[in-house]
Amino acid sequence: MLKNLLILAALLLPVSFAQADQYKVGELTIAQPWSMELPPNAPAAAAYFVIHNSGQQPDRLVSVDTPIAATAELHEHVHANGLMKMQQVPAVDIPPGADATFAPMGYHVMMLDLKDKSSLIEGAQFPLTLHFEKSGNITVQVVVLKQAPMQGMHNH
Ligand SMILES: [Cu+2]
Repeated sequence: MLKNLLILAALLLPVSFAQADQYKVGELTIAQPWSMELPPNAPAAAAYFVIHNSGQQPDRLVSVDTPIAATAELHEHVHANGLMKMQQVPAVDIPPGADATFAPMGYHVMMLDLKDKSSLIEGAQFPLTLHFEKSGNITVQVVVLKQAPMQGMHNH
């Protein structure tokens, strides 16, 4: 019941990256979390964002979870014998002064056993909690888009 109300509220919110597209935890900034709109029968969904480490120490993203999926994993795309495939990785490093970029054809959060596909239509948002080895946890709102947002506002 509460969950349904929350989802409804999320659906009614105007979608704007200008409002809250950046989240900070410790020395880390998580920018522009987004996911691609999917057909209703899609078995899994992916989420993307960019993590910047402005500190002096390395950190690692060690796990993720979201209420919309039973399982959320860290994945990477790899080329093997001319084929693209993806595989789970145990963690993603964020070196000091650098970015870890989650984007199509690269690192991504894979959400499996989707519980509520109404969170994956364009304009919806859903929470995703990132667990860092040193910086702790932060929950970001993932915005569902029809296509990938513009990249490269700044480069490091
Ligand atoms: Cu994947």
